[in-house]
Amino acid sequence: MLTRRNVIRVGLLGTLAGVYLPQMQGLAQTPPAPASAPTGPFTLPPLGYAYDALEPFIDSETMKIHHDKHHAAYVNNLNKALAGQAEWSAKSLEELILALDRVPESIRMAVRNNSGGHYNHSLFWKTLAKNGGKGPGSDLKKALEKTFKSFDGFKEQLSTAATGVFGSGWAWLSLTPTKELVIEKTPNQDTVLASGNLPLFGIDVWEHAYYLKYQNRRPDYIKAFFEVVNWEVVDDRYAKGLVAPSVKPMSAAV
Ligand code: MN3
Repeated sequence: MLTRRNVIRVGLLGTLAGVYLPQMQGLAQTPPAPASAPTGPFTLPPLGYAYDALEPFIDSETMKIHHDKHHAAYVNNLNKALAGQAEWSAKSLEELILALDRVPESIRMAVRNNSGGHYNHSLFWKTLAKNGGKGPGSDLKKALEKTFKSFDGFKEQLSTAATGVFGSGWAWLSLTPTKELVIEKTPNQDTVLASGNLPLFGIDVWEHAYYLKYQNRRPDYIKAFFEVVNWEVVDDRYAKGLVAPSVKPMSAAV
């Protein structure tokens, strides 16, 4: 026979179960994120300098979020896309990018976006430096003057290209297979490597690269960007690119 006390107890338990059980079941069904995220084959390279190294041209908070969150997400999502794909997981980043057309269609777009994001950003950090902006060495300077009339002419053309990227993307100084310097744009995280060119350096014009400090003023960010170009690294890439055999996208080779 139900006493009044028992009725209250049952009623209370029922209410508690009604409130807490769905939440507890929800918690139990949520997999722990770190354990389920693949840890390889790719890893986030360290920035290589302090977050505030490029102040006041590129602010510390932007560098931290850009590297630790945005670049990290490309690496994590690339690893996720490659999970269970032994053949493709064994490839280098460059090999993956050059063979995108042969990557299984179910993961091709994820691999394209995230391998590009990882490749473009890994290069981006290396080509920036505190006290940059001193200008290219004599070999690259001569080549830029020959191709674009003057160094200022080159800066103007690259700036115009970067300003004109519609939406998110990049503007690049690249070396073609015939060793000519060209300015080009890529949408999203597409790479110039995929079309057979060697990127010497690029300007990231995704809003995440400048919005905290420059908001909608992309041209101001581009102007500031030229103050932190690591020309030593760009010079070195140019010198090595001149003697390196050209890369060929695998799809173009067959
Ligand atoms: Mn970016």
